Amino acid sequence: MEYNYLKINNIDNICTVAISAPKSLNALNSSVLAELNAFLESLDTNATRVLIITGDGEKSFVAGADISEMSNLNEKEGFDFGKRGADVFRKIEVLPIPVIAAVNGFALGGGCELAMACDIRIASSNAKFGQPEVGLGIIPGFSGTCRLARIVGMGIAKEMIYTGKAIRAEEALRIGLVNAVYPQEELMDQAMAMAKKIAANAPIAVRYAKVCINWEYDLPAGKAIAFENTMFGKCFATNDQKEGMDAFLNKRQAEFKNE
Ligand code: CO8
Repeated sequence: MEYNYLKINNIDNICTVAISAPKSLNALNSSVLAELNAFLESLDTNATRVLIITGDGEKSFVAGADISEMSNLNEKEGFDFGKRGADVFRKIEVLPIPVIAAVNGFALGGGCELAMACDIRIASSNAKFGQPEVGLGIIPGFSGTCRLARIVGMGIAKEMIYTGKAIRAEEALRIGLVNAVYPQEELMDQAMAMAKKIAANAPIAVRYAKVCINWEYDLPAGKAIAFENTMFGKCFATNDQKEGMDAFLNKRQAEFKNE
């Protein structure tokens, strides 16, 4: 499929998608969201081991949902627009493979929310994060009120959302919103290095780990531990478990086949 707002690059089994709407600092309008949705639907998550999401250019990851498109929405349309974005972001969150956000500039509003739907966030030193929605008369609507508190804790999330202030990359690192900060020119290499490290591991085990971490978060401890126990058992039904352990015991590199 041809995309107007996405630049896609596949290297080996790692896919990078860059949001590209240069006139609006990569803001998310309905067309960008529709393309992102179509891309996620079509992504072969058996052939692809890791997805990296970034923004095109050097200034912005995603500067938010498109304010010009939202400005005249009524309540029903606002609900629909929010749901469209939230559904796409949920698709990213539960994608069977890990997703890394390489945040290369502004990650405001829907941009911060997009990064938070990813499994791991790394940022360039010029990145800025924030949820400025209340200054526009709305609240974060692509699941930011849900995910921000889970990532950085209730107190900091409330401060960020109530004040709408933007924070720099170093502050995002300090509060745990991102895992690492790099100079802009190193960001994509670092994202790729992390993706390769993940891709070298047993793919089914990585998938099971993602499912466990995601689902167990919402379960009471007893049920979460039982769920992990079940998934742990399932690992022993894979050939990759035999291969991984045989390789270790025979001091050789494992060759995982995703089976
Ligand atoms: N939407 C639409 N256009 C945008 C957006 C945006 N979010 N961000 C920037 N642009 C446009 C600007 O209007 C400008 O267009 P033009 O050249 O035609 O005037 C162009 O991008 C360049 O922007 P600036 O000239 O403003 O560039 P600066 O470097 O001076 O400033 C900023 C960069 C600080 C990022 C600034 O553009 C800004 O503050 N942007 C808005 C950031 C923002 O408020 N984002 C949150 C939006 S709300 C949101 O995301 C809600 C998500 C949930 C939605 C729920 C649906 C109901």
